[in-house]
Amino acid sequence: MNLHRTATWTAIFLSLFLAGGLCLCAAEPARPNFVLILTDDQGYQDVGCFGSPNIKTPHLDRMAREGMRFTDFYVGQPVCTASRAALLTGCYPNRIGLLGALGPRSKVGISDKELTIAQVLKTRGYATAIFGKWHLGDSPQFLPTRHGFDEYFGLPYSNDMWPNHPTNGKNYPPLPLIAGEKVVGLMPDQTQLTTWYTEHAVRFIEKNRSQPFFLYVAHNLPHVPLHVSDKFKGKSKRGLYGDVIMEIDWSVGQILAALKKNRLDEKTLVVFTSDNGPWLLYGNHAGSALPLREGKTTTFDGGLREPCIMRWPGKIPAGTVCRELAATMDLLPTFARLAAAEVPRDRIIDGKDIWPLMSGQPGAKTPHDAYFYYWDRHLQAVRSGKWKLHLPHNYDHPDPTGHDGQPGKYAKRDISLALFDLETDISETNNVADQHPEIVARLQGLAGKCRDDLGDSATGQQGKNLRPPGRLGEK
Ligand SMILES: [Ca+2]
Repeated sequence: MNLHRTATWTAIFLSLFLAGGLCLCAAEPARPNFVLILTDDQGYQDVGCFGSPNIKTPHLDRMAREGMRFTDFYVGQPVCTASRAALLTGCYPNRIGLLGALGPRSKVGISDKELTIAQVLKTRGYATAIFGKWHLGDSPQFLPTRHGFDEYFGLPYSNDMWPNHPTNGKNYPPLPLIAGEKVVGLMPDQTQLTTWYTEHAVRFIEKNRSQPFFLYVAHNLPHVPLHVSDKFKGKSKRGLYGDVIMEIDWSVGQILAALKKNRLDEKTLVVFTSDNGPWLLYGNHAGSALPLREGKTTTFDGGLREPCIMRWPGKIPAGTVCRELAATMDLLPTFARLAAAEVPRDRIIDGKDIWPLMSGQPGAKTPHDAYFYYWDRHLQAVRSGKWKLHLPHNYDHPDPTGHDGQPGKYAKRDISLALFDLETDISETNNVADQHPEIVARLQGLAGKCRDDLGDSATGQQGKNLRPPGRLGEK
């Protein structure tokens, strides 16, 4: 009798457990880990598989063979803070009031009201960390630990914002190295930055191997001043800049090896990209965006179009190339979808879910009808499909370029209304506006709608849907 009862209860328990287990599986999709590797001022061409003639990047090339390479991948603006703001919030930087490159003791920073990728993933129980450059405000209220990250180790802004700056040193305090919210060093040895960030990343992966995590590795390099450890000094055929990229590539290899060692390969999406194009003002200490035109600070594609590689074995088809337009601001909604987290619905999020592109769905198209190129508050260009229209604007062209860590000088140049077919003219050299007045008119219409929404300093128009940045001392 007892035995029978026990068996019955065991059967009931087992069936409940199994049913519960099955329900759990259906309602609870796998929460993949996310590793986001962002470099600083790396050019479109500065990766082997993006055509570098003289820098070897075997680990990034392998990542591309095992995943997908994106040829038309854009950042929010061609400068550090604005670009990172878009990446982490899924919004045009103008929308959330974060522009340019914030200096030390900035009175503005990321608003407490914005939600970062880390905060969105926190709702699903992710462990989160950033190792590297933050650049969304250096006061405690703006630091990563107040915006969704459990752990932080790195520099709060650019590595050239220090007394050793080649032309502007007297305006900068000693460069702080921060752990959590504490300054743990001043004027750190920059030759060790890439190694330190990598060691932190590997330890974080090992520590969190049994739970979902979001790891954001935000290298300070190859932003000037260039520094490399002895491991890679003199190793490339492209001087110090090439050595720095080789060390970053080594770091990618260490992270991929840590994932493999901890059996996380098939549970982890890894994304690699850069925050903006090369800082051509620095000559041989800058990268290359070829075949794209110009670089950082301009709205030519050399400023905003970046090398991008995504890898997730078994989910992202290996060895593939995506030529559809996608952007860093798409990562927030895409990660949210994959983690079954809510994308914020009480505000405009500009990014779109690009999983159909990443997963290689046949015929998948970009979710963006148009992409807008701002420099600060100035709307300078719009892309729709293969067409890019520059509205008349001026821009900084380095002439002459600098050398060995010294900046050159900018000369102002102008571009008039110009339409480029990016499919046949990736370098934006052949203005076909006269041949396609209807396309010019359509893109001007898109620009007009954008001005209503986000504003434009060129016309003095105020955007209707702007949100203020965080301000020091305000909640
Ligand atoms: Ca940058």
